[in-house]
Amino acid sequence: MNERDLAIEMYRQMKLIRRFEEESARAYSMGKIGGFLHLYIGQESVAVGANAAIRPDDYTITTYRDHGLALARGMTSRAAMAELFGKETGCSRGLGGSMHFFDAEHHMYGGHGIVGGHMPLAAGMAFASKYRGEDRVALGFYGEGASSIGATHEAMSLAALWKLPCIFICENNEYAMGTSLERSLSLTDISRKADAYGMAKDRFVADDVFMVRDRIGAAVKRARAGEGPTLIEVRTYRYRGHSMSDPAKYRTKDEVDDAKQRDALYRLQHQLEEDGATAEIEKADAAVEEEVQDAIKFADESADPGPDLLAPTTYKGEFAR
Ligand SMILES: Cc1ncc(C[n+]2csc(CCOP(=O)(O)OP(=O)(O)O)c2C)c(N)n1
Repeated sequence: MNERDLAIEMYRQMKLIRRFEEESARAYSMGKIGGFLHLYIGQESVAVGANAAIRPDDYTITTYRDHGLALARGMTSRAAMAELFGKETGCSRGLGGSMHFFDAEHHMYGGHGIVGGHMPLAAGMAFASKYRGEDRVALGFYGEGASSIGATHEAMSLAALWKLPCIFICENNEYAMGTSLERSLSLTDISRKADAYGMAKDRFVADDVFMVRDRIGAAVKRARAGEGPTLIEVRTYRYRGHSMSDPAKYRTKDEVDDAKQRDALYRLQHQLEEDGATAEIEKADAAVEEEVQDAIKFADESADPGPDLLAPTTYKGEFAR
């Protein structure tokens, strides 16, 4: 794919994530979605840029803020929306919900609710790749709140020691629930934690999706060449509260508006318009709208998981689709 086509495709993916989540927020307020719903709005360029830096067979794993990565990796909007609605046609058969998206076909291994708990799994997948002599890399996404969690450091320690093809991607969106970076970390340049393990590091703002692709791409290249892991701190921002129940009173409207000025989605849109791609943008927007509306209809019309799912998914491990 040439760079212009890729730009339009990345625009489409970012727009899909945003519209998917705006509509899921609406569905949540209508009572169609239960439990937690953590929105990724504002952070789309991280998942989309990262996905453009890797191959379809590479491993990816993330936190409970997982819709964006799942859609960027190729999960269908239908499977994603149906999971939010708790329907049997969802990616986890409606039993996981928002925090537990999973798509083995597209190598998106969750969706994990325990902060930092999934980072050893990222290192483990990188270990599996190296042990089997594959050249696949593992991307482990985590929030800056997880940079103080022991499991994150255990994963980094072994990944560096064994030179595993693992990229630790810290999505620094400034807040862990309502706690700002400055209130929880003595060292706010999170990338410097790589120094403790003799690991390569990088740090940048995610307002340009091509830059996200290129900077993560450089780490991927090193990892595939057997040069070991990298810790990348990506500076980003979430526009919505931590979850749907958070009115986000711990920050000012000006702060949020300021972050929106650097919005990667609109930045790419303006760039494409300047390059004369207005028709392609309109086409992508229409396709996204159709896809999201179709996903809602599909989720609405799908059946709830039946009691027949209980035994096989609880006792026999027959979970994978
Ligand atoms: C081990 C653990 N401790 C506490 C929580 C409660 N909790 C859920 S989300 C969250 C904040 C995490 O923030 P961050 O890692 O920065 O990710 P973000 O939500 O910003 O994407 C906390 C403390 C949890 N889920 N797991």
